[in-house]
Amino acid sequence: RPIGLLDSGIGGLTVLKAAKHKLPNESFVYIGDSARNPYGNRTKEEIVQYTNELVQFLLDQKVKMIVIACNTATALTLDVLREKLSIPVIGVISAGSKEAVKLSQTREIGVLATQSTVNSRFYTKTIQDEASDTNIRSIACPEFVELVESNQHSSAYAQEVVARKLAPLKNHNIDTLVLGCTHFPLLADFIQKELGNSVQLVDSGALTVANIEDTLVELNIKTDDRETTPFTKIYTTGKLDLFKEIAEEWMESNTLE
Ligand code: DGN
Repeated sequence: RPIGLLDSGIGGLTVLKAAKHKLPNESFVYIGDSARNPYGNRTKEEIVQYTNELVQFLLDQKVKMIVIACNTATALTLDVLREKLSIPVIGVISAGSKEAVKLSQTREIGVLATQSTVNSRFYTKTIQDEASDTNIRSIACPEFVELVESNQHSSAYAQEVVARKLAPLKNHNIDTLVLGCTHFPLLADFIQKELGNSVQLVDSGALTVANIEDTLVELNIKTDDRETTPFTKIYTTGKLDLFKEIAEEWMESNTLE
């Protein structure tokens, strides 16, 4: 049975890509809700309802595990979904928080995320649970999500937006920056360039793959290479052409339906 991933749009593909790489024998079904993106400025009720609909779609595909490959949805629905579903549910926030604490020497950690994720204080709580002496500087960057969903993330305009949004971080002694939205790794080069190599970027989504693997092993539901030919199916609720263009470029594959 496949592993199901969901996101508000294209961003969760950054998690899918890392998962496919690390778990080549597993099959995956991905659903991106680009028609209703962005989730970042929506109400909690809307995010919960939309996420539930995506979860139902994945359950209908008979997935064995659900990965909420969206920080916003993780912040607002992880606990409830874990209680409600009988299959494992994995979010994308804890892995990045732990890694950031491990890496930071200055104890000043930056977090870039959507407005909802910042408002939820989920990163602040998870990071401070690990190390209470840490200062966290969160910046809501809804503009970044739009740049990615509209396939403008490699443009000179994107670079300008990144520079403007990150300017406030430069007044602090940050040495570690969490990409707390699964769309943001597509802007990682610009972000790194802007902050310089003294700041380490943490890709929360990609790090989550270790948690997926641990859960598969723990529950003994890891697929081995003799079982079936692995497949990947990617679905979007939005415009197929645009999604396909961005997805194929990112995944370097032709697995779209
Ligand atoms: N990719 C989503 C996240 O990780 O929070 C959010 C994008 C959005 O819908 N604003």
